[in-house]
Amino acid sequence: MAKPLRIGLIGSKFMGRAHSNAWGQANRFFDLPRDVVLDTVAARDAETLGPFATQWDWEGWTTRWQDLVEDEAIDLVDVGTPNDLHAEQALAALAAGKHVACEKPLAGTLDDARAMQRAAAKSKGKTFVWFNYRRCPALALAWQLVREGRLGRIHHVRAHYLQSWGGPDMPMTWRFQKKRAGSGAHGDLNAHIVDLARFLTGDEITEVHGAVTRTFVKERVIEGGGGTRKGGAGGKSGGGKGAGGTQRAAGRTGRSDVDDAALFLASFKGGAVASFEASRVASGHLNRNVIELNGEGGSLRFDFEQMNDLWFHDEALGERTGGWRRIVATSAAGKHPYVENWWPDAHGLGYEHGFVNMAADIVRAVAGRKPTLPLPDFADAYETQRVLEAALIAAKERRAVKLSEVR
Ligand code: SOE
Repeated sequence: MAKPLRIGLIGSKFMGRAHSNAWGQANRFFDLPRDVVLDTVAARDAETLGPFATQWDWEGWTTRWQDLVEDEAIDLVDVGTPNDLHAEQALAALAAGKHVACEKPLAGTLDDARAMQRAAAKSKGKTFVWFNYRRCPALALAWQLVREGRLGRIHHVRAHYLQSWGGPDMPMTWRFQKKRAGSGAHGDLNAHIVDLARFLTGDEITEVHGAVTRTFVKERVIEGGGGTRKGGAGGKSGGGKGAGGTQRAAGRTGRSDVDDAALFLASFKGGAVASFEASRVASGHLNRNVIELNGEGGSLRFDFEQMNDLWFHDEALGERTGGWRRIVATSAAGKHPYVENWWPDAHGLGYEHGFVNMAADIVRAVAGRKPTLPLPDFADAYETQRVLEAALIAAKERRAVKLSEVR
């Protein structure tokens, strides 16, 4: 067995928990070429960090993320912090020769993303971006079916990622501040569906035809400012969970300067047309990450709120017996990617399994082995960031934007 892969994680909120679980579970459920060691976790709050490190079996903790970069024993730095910190932390880790895994989106701005992409191109460390939904078995199956030509030429990509935790009772967090997040629902949620659209089709977007962004909630209570809040899914900041009572927010407020919703139309190089919609205020939708592909040979549809199912329509079946079929992607006999590592047939997987599947593939890639599915590196994620930027320009300037304009 090769020497262990020692991980340093930056961040102890929502993604800190998701990534700690992923690194801790990978060797338990996958036969990997290296053992993962949770070496050190870094975050700002010393008071909560010690208990966090104990709870998630980290060997050590520090309030200086630079310690991870300077520690020669650490092989991979995992950046699970808000978007405005991604570049500084990833660039320092790459310069120190580390492998780097970074949360999505690659960065809050195209400039930061470009710097990360360029540094990665020159670094000896491998890079990864946590576009976790690729590794839902149902979406992994969709990727296989498209590659097998079961859809033929793709005509349509139709994707929306709708949440509803961002209403007026949600207080101010970094996610609603442009200087921290770069954008709102757009960079947070359209990032996922643009990645999935590119991943599933294997094609690239060449033009954004039009876009609109909207900020519905312009003022948000600053917590500790006497405000109250509603429980909700929350984002990386680990917002409240559960129903919680809803009381009208009151107290000191701050301006939200990012989109609560962002929609745009686009074309792919291969000719497909696409629509993308992201919202944090789509009442009734909780974590509705939906993508549908319509091709000459058939169609696929995935909805994360029923994440073990893939809907498939096969044109070859004809009108008499054709139509949408529900594939329950939980075959443990190797029919559906990753499932055989978890439970017997039909036991279903959840949100966290995509992260464990990805941690396992990262360990394989670092060891020079082939991951089950392609892994998004900084260069791949930069292409998604270019599309996001083109849409922001299209919305601001009310015009079509070719990707060739956005470098
Ligand atoms: C937003 O609330 C969020 O946490 C995203 O940031 C994640 O990427 C998504 O997986 C769930 O929702």
